[in-house]
Amino acid sequence: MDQQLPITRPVTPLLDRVEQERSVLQTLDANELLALADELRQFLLYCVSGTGGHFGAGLGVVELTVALHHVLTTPRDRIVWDVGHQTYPHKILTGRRDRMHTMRQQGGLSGFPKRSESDFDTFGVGHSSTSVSAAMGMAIAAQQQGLDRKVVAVIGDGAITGGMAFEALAHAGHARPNMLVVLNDNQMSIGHNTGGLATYFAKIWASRTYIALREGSKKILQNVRGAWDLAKRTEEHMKGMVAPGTLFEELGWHYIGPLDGHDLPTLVQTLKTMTQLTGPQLLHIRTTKGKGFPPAEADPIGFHAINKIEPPKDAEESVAAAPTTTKAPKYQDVFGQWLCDMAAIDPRLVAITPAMCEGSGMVNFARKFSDRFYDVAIAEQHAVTLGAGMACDGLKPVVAIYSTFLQRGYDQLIHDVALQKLDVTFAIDRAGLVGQDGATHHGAFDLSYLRCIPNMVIACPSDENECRLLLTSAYRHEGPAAIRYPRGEGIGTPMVAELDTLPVGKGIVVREGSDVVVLNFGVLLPEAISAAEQTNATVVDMRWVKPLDDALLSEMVQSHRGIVTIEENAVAGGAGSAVSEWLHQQDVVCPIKHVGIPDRFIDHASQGETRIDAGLAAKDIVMAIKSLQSAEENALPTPDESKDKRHG
Ligand SMILES: Cc1ncc(C[n+]2csc(CCOP(=O)(O)OP(=O)(O)O)c2C)c(N)n1
Repeated sequence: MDQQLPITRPVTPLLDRVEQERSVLQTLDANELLALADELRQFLLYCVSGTGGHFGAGLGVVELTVALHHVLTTPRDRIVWDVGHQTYPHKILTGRRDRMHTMRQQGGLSGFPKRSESDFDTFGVGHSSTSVSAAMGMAIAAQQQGLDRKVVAVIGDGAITGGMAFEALAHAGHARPNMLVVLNDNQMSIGHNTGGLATYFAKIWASRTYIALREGSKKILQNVRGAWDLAKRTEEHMKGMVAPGTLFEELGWHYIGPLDGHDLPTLVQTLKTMTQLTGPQLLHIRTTKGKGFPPAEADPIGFHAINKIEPPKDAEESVAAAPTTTKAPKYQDVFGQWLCDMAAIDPRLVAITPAMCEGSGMVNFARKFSDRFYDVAIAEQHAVTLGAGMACDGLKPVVAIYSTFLQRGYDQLIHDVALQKLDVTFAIDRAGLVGQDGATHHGAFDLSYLRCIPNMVIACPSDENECRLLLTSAYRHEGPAAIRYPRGEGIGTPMVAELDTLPVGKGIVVREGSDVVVLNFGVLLPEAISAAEQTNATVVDMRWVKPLDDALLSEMVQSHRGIVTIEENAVAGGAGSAVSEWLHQQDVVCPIKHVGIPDRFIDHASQGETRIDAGLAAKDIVMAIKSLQSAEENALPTPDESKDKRHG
């Protein structure tokens, strides 16, 4: 197989046939199925080279996808994919081949299964570890309605580390619905899979290899001098190994495996048998992430997701287009650097990630401070309470977590951290709109869900240097503190190398204007300034959502006739709401407009497009300011009037 991604459309006669008439897929013989899998892999490589997106996981389940759609009658039978980042082959086989070039683009296909996109996408997904619960629900629904429907969940060895998957496995082992779980074990999460389960799966494999070796090679080994002794010693060493599937069988599942998940004929046979059995069935397969594309097999972390291949430019053009300035750092790397710097001077610092070491910019920290780095696998709830426990006994934990995934650890945040005023710092990445991953991944709610928790302080930097300063401030603050920052690069602000702090709950005026004050919370500050320049408004960089800067707010209300708040968070319950509540508490009447994410889920598109879609562009801020200014011409109170105009 080539080392380069194909940029010309491959010839795919079987895929073409299946596209014309899907039912053909169930009638193909063993050789045709192999050929179809081959074509599917080629087509997948071609598609992803054109759009970018999730890569290695899809390549690893090509055979499984073909086998499932061959054995099952989909969509009547249900396939429930976990996480859903591995479903590009499924999409190609289910009538969406001609739209693959729109993958993750505005108006195009979603990178994840989506019920509104296709009947074949039985369950919307993006966050992990939901498939067993959802499939079990469907199996029960079929049973309740007397339907003869097969239900299969596909879950990776990474996703199964999420506690929710085990809640479902334990329940199903007891309730015994007719369903099959395929455990797709490629020994990888986004990074290397961690924890006891990963070791357990590895032991299952080793024990199978060992059993086969012992049975098959005993005789041969006996005749080779030295080899028998070595084998005996290995046997001693392997005493701790597990019988395949004990864990699942103890939970009440019928376990078969481990099988080679790229051996299509065996996979088809096994699936045919297992889908006829009653009760909860678990098939454990072993696959290679990135299968069939050598660079991805060699570097599954780097090829978890890729950018699209840009068409080659001619030499002259590329010289002309060569960037002249260095790029601003990504926020995740600003965090990673800060973490290393702070760890170097504070031995109490420990860092926790729920399986997002690379995305959270922690690779260097993990290398330099391996004894203070805890990758807990996809276990957000555990990550938060682990931090709480550490904080009880003298450590200073930093939990690095994506905004959207902290939703999973919400009760832990309230009950285990905030209620006990424990000194845990939350570094919340991917806050705001993330772009192509879409609605499942936007960090749209953290300000709303954090702000209502007592004892929390919450910072929202407006650029990368402020991010570093506020990280230090949040870390030095004794008690639960959160700092939220977005996906992507900063704006090129020079970085201060020292670990300086900014005062908690204090903002600054960044532009003096008149009439209307724009209160900015976070990284939309450049848009706020641009809008203010067009309308001569004042701009304040608030820096903190909680506590709010009382003194500065009072001053602004007295000297302006209207307020516009700006944040990349849901308007409902967000930073703007905090300002409205503050006005209400102060008994001050002051016209106020909130610019933020509206009350709907924002679809996938580029990050810039999602911001425009959500109404977060400079022109939206201008409109908000102008609406206050024009209202002002009619009826807006003067600053002094507003001060006097108190409720009651
Ligand atoms: C709740 C949650 N936490 C984190 C993630 C980020 N994430 C996406 S894919 C992935 C790894 C999944 O590993 P696995 O299930 O083994 O699938 P593979 O990519 O190896 O095929 C992670 C951690 C997520 N989608 N959902």
